[in-house]
Amino acid sequence: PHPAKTNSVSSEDPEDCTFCKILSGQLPCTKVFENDEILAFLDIAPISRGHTLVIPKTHVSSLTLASPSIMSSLGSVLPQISNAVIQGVGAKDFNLLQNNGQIAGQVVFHLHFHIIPRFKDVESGR
Ligand code: DGP
Repeated sequence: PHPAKTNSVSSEDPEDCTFCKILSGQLPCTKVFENDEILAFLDIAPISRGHTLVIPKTHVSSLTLASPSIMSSLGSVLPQISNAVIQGVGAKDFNLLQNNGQIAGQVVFHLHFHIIPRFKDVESGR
């Protein structure tokens, strides 16, 4: 029920973390995929239709702090989630994007990968 509290490995406070609140059920989300280590859900401000975020259930603020175990969990599901997302929205191509730090555009300091489906006609992806 509170995986972020039991698994925290970061110095940043998971109590103030938007994605930890999603993980604990304090905030709603539209789930795309879930297993014991990983949650994927739709981005609240999508760049294109199907824009999905993939996060570890363990709170870690940045890629540089992620353990091999976290990266293994993410890596083992990213291909399958990406494939499901693009098939689900009828796209063939996508970007896999990951921001680290404020200057790089990171807004939520809980490690996440963006899966952004791309459409030939940009308008159709919105
Ligand atoms: P980044 O800039 O890489 O830190 O991306 C953060 C993303 O998180 C951004 O695309 C918007 C999304 N986001 C922020 N708050 C929420 C939320 O409460 N719910 C959902 N589903 N997405 C959120």
